[in-house]
Amino acid sequence: MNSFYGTKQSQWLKKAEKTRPVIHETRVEPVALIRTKADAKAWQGVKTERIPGGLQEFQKPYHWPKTWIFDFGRHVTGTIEIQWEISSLNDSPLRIDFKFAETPYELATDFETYHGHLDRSWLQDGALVLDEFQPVIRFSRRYAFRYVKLRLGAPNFDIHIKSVTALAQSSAEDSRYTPISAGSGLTAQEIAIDKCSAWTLHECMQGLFEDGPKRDRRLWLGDLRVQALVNGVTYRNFDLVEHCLYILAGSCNEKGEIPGAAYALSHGFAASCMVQTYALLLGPMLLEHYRFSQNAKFCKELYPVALRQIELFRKLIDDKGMIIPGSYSWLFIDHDAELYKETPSLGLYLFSLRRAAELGECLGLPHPELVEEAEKLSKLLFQRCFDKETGLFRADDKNRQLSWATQVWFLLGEVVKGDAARQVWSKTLKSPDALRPHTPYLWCSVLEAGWMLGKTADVRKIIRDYWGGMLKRKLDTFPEVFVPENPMFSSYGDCLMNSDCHAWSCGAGYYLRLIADQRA
Ligand code: RAM
Repeated sequence: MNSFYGTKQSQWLKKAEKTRPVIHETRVEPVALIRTKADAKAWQGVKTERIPGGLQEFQKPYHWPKTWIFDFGRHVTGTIEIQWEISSLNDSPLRIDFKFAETPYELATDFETYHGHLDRSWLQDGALVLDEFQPVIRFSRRYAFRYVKLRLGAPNFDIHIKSVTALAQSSAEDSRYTPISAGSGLTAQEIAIDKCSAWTLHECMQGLFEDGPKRDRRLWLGDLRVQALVNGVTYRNFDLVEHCLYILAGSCNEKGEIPGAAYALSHGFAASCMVQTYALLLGPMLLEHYRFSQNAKFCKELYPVALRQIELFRKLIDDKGMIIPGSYSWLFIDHDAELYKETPSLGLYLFSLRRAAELGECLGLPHPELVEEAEKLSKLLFQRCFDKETGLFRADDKNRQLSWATQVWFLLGEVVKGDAARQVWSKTLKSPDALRPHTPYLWCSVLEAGWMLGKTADVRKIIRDYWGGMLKRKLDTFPEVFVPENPMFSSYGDCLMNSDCHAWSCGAGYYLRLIADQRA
């Protein structure tokens, strides 16, 4: 066991073990039996339609295997239970082929066509073979779905399916959630977006704040920051935030570097991936957690970990204020292979310096040198990256790439302030050439920058256009990636692998609630 933080590190893991959340389970009945149909106008080219005869069709006894597709009418994270009877003793094993799907496209597409580069095992299908009949079958794994396709039956006896019920699981307490009221001044569409944001979060709130209940089913620091913000204005489960932060802090490596992600296993937590741009978010996240929960004791406990991430990142920067090539393992900003990530990462570093200093002030542990460092680096970055012609920041003096990512992170890092910052913001919105975000994650950073600059009307418009665009396309929860002009976009080589209920996309709800509060 590594111990950069001495015995504290194992204590954090022990505290995490002790604060495992309670998972609430609710029974959800299907709302329809459906089939899929190709439709060029539907999102990803597939729609669903109800089959004639209605939902009770599946409850009629029958012979020979039949395929049914159950629509639960909402996204479910959980499993299913089948109650059934057979007309005589089974003299052969009983086989149930199954597929769980979050979207109509996933439901309609043959998983054997999958050609992406992540493991096919994330796709949710298989067969259950029972040697002996059991009247109640509860599937042992957890799935993420709205649709369940089952093929069951036998040639030698009748089967009678009595019920197929979803057992929905979440550590979010439904009673804590109150929708934004119609009198808040928000539009019906905005209220619907907030509801869908909260539901997306709800579905990802399991033993951990998971990124996506279909995939990767793990705790990512970057996703966690967005989740913690929305949680702070909805379910307010601060114990779960602390549980997750204890896991990550307890899993630091021998340099004291916090992992980008952790995966829960029955015997503990496995750390995976070092993501320096996520590690830098620990300080800002602790500051936000302090503001929500007022738990200064907890924030003081992890403050040294946040400062250490800054110390480690500082070593990746040369005296010209450039990131040393090859010095880091992963700078994640957006799922976009074209994006030059070093420059926005420097903006994120500035953001981390400034927020960590602010947290220090709140905790009575001042670190003014962090702000001095931020001011110095801001000047260097302005000199190197600001392009007078466009009024925007380029990647650097040689690489002339223009991206929303750089503008947004430079704004959040306060490379420019006041009117100058507001001009960069307005020019970014109008720039036809700047690389646009691919994921709701980077769009959340866009909202954050706009909100910080007081650009409420722009923030609302982005939410209405982008998140509203997802609702228009009838998505039940907000997904990992949403590129309106490219419905098949995937960072994994095949959109079957995309996670269609993905926590980092719930961020719109946070800003909508701030806007509603402002108007109250
Ligand atoms: C993928 C997921 C996850 C994200 C990482 C960087 O695995 O989308 O949410 O945090 O990438």
